[in-house]
Amino acid sequence: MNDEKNQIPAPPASDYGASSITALEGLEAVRKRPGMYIGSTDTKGLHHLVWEVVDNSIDEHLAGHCKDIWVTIHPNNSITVKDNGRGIPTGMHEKLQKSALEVVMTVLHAGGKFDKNTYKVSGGLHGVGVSCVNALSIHVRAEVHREGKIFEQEYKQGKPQYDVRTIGDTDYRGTIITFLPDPEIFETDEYKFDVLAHRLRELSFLNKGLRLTLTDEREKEDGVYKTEHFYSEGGLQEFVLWIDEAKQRLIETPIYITANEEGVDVEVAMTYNTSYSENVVSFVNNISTRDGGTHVGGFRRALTREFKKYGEDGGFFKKVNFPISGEDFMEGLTAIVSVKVPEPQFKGQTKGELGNSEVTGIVSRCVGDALKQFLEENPNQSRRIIEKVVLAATARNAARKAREMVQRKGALTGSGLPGKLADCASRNPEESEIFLVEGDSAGGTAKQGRDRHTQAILPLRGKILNVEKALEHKIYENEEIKNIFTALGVSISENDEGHRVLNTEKLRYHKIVIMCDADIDGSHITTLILTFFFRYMRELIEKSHIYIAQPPLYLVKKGKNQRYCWNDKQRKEAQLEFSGGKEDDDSVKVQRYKGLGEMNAEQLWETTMDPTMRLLKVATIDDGAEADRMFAMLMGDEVPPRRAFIEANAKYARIDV
Ligand code: 0RA
Repeated sequence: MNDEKNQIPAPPASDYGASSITALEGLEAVRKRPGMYIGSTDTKGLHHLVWEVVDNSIDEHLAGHCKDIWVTIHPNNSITVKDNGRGIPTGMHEKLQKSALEVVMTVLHAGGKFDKNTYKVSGGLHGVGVSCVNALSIHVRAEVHREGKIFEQEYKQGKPQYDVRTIGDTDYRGTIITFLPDPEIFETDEYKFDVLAHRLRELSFLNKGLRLTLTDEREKEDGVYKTEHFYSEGGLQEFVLWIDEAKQRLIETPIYITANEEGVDVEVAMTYNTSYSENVVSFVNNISTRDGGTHVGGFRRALTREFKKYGEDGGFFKKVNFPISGEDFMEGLTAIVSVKVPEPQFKGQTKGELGNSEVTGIVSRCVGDALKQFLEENPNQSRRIIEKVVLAATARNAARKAREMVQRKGALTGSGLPGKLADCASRNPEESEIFLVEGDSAGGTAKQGRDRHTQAILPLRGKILNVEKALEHKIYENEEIKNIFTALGVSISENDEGHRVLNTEKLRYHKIVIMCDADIDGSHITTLILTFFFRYMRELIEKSHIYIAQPPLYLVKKGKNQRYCWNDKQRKEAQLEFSGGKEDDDSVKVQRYKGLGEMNAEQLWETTMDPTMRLLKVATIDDGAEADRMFAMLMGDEVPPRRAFIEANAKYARIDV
């Protein structure tokens, strides 16, 4: 497959023998309960297979033995992962009397990772190894270049088809694993280029110096397979700059910290931009920790402590007559906190949070020392940051006042619900839906078409405020946004540390549906509303309360026959069907719907609102850093990156909208 020239020659044989691989359990369990091992059998689980294999290659890199990893998507959606690591050991496993390669491929947890001398710092969330991939694949081929020989073995649903055999000589070393996921196990078989690309890019930032290549043999660009290379020399420093590409920098170069304490590697890169949002992305052993944990706790503690001391000692807070909170130090901050912990403990429902308590102090000390030094050596940049903190505190204070005003006013006007809201009769949030509709006229149509019992309508006037560019207190003063808050029954308050908390206990609808025209303006308004939810009510997206309505694009008609179509493929099919196969039959009429207003109430109901017929997309956040970057690109000030971004993403919109 990939050109062999890139591989590095074999070093002297290592003393890591075949016998140091520990064997635990069999593979039937994996096929019986795949979810237990790889999380799920949907598209996420499908992609997880790639990460299980790639993680092994990354471990080889971390151990200092692998410079390249190539991932190839083949036309039949099988995947090859090739690396130039040491190669899976192929010698005889003493206890099991088979090749170590066979053991690694067919015995659960036999990756050598329970052996302290060879502990891996990588290893997926599930960290179950290649044997799991093998169990869940209809066909796997493993090829190992090691000690001058090429070894191979093939498997079907995890079962070896023959003993490990040598098929030739080689000057190179490394492992090549090709697998075809089992359609009996997975709900989908399609690999997504951009999902793989996104994680490989992330891995390149997290593992500087490692070259990663993704090739898609399903698609050709200018006569060659679509290929992307990921390589980062600067590691996390480049990562923060990449996340903040569309933002205005407050300091020139990111602050970069590396340290090791008690066997824990700490790597942090941070920078400040002129925006109002905070973006702290964290990793443990290359795995994203969405919900933070003790490493992020230690980072925050150090940051607040050092900046606070610097601000107080320098007299920067003299004129501030209200308390500065920890939150104020985070505004405009973009940071990546990456730690490598020998025995990580993951907590929380989705295991997205680091639990090891010793890590808090370690990170706090390492980051504290480095920040002290930065503050001493860079007075100008430090002043800029502290001034921004003071500004953040001032704005937070103003926002609190504005919020209190709005919430107090709401309480005075009887029911407190906005006059424009046509509420539903039901008071059960679980069955209630609210449609946020672009424009008063479409709002009127929706009011006529809806199911009054469960569907409420809130028309929004034109373009809502771009929250990406507005100061927080402006948001609470904006009529449309106030209406959204009060209609939803959601409020924002502050806890003792100055953290904004979203109160969703009184959420009045479990489905919040954004319904805009199917044109450019409509999609812009959808994005504005999504940006608002992302920045101020993120929890509602995370809990899958936010949906995007999908009005049809066409109505194809011939005589009494008519059919709504949501894309060009459907339209062509309908046209052909109605014309009995004739290409240009004039009696078949196609109406293009540009706006919701072109439909009457009944049409809007049957195409877009009727729960039994409609198509709704749920808004999800796959990746916080990516979503943050995207909203900044789409809605922020910096125009050139926005154009480049939209061009690059025209085909592959990452956020699932
Ligand atoms: C067990 C032990 C060693 C390496 C590996 C497994 C290994 C697994 C994979 C999977 C994909 N690529 C891989 N590369 C290596 C240590 C080998 C040694 O010490 O020689």
